[in-house]
Amino acid sequence: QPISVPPELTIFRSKLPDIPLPNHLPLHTYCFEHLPECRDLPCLIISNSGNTYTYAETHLLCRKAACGLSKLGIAKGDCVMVLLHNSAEYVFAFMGASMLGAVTTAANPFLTTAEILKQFKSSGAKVIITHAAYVEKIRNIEGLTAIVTVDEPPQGCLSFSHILENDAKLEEVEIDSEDPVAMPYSSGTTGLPKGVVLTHKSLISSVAQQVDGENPNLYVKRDDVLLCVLPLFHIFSLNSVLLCALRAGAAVFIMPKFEINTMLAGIEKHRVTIAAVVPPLVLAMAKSPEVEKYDLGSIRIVLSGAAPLGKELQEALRNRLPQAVFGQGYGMTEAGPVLSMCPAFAKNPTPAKSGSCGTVVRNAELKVIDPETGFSLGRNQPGEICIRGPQIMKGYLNDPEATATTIDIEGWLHTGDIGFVDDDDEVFIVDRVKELIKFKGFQVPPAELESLLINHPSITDAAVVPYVQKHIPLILFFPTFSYSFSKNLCNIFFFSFCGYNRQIDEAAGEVPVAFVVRTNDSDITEEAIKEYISKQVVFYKRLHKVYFIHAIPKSPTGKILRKDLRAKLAAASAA
Ligand code: 4UU
Repeated sequence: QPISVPPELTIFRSKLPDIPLPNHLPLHTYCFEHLPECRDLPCLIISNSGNTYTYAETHLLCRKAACGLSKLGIAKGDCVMVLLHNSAEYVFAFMGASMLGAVTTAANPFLTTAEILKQFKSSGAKVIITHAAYVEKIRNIEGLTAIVTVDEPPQGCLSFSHILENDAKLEEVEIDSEDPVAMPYSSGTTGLPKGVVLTHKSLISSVAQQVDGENPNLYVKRDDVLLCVLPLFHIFSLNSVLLCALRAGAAVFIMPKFEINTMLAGIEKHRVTIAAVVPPLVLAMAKSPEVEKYDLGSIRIVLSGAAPLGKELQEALRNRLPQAVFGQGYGMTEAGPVLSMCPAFAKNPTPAKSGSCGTVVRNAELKVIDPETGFSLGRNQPGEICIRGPQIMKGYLNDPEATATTIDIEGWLHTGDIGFVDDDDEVFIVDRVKELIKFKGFQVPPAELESLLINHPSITDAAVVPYVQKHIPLILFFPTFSYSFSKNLCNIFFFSFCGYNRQIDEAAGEVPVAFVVRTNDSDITEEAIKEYISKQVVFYKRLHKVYFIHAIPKSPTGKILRKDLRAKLAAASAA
């Protein structure tokens, strides 16, 4: 057997110099560090109510939320579950929990009862903060000590405004930088969703890597207004919008759901300067005739992330926002989350190519490895992207095995993304080796759907893989899209008449499809299986197609050969 000698290790670093990271602080102290100078500046601007909170008001309400949660029995080390659409209360609850040394686990309020229950149990949460409309889904959860609603509380629930009624006198809690503060759920490179333990240190490091220093990588100024339409339960919005804005003393324009006219009117009215978006939102803005009716000239940065943004789509929107700088951030929940950021967003900007995910953040190391040998690769050679630095997660909650397969003994976090670094240090993502399916930026873990399928008495075995859609029905773009669409049939007609369907290729994304082995005597249909799944999962995890086969291809060690199934699928759709 030939012996392969490991090549020299190539580590990519930011061209921006490292800076001191104040990651010994508690997150809330760090985010409100400049409060004395920002007291009267706008902090939160709420889209539906028109309410605005200054920095001083926001900070006070966070402290009141902390006191209120403390009265509900929440203390250091406890977990609060937040099932909220974007709202001021989200910010108060998250920061309030941080002030107590507690951790917030947030989730999409559209999740089904079963999905919420799994995260609730796994996280060890005690209290759920939500909207009255979702209370019926969670009412019977065992171990739930209180349900708090941000609107009129149904029977047996407490109102959020009631828990804010206190003198904000908070006993100082000692917080260690290694204490968890946020715990989003992610399936990572394999398996079921797991609690991603993000500490005060990880989040401060990540925010500082973006907005701190004399030449910040993402230059956010006090007079900036950030668009917060992406859901705060996802790490992109929480970190790169909310936390970055707070640290920088900028204002956050908070939208509870996506609705194009409300968004455009809000951008115009509040002079939004930084728009954090996902590709489907770029598509909506690039194509909607409504855009012409508003003055969007205040936007200076469009930051896209969470899924690949095609060049054509970026160019289409650039034509409408010629004054703005376009670029991408590349993140992964476990990575704290930001791995790379467009250098054209820096205070002293350097150009970035369209299609690139920017350059690795400062105070961190990035390498690209051969997924087979683990050996480091040089420039322009695609391989698995790995990241190391103080911003990455501490690990998965109560899952040392999954943690060890994701973060190796040298501290490298393996992303499961295939990409390369070019001659200008720019990162390009080209593929994914992990099983994760990304539906428009949202995670769809195949293992979750497979375990539900296998549970069905008529199914012996199953595998779920992504199908890269060429024509996505618009209704599936974004949860809030589909929400408002289903509520408003007129919108459906409006969008389909505006030529949207012709343009959909540009934002083609992934959807889950299943390969199923039926039990011998079963003639269960595709429709029945789809319905069985859709009853149990949030809408973006629904199966788009079911193929019946005789056996799931597996390796000798029993691993599903997903590549083979993806190839089968590609062949079937090409035929
Ligand atoms: C191609 O999607 C995220 C986080 C995104 C993010 C965060 C802060 C983007 C910019 C920012 O400033 O997290 P997850 O855990 O939901 O999904 C992670 C996966 C990645 O591993 C990769 O496969 O989402 C995919 N991904 C991208 N793919 C994330 N960003 C990109 C991107 N291009 N720009």
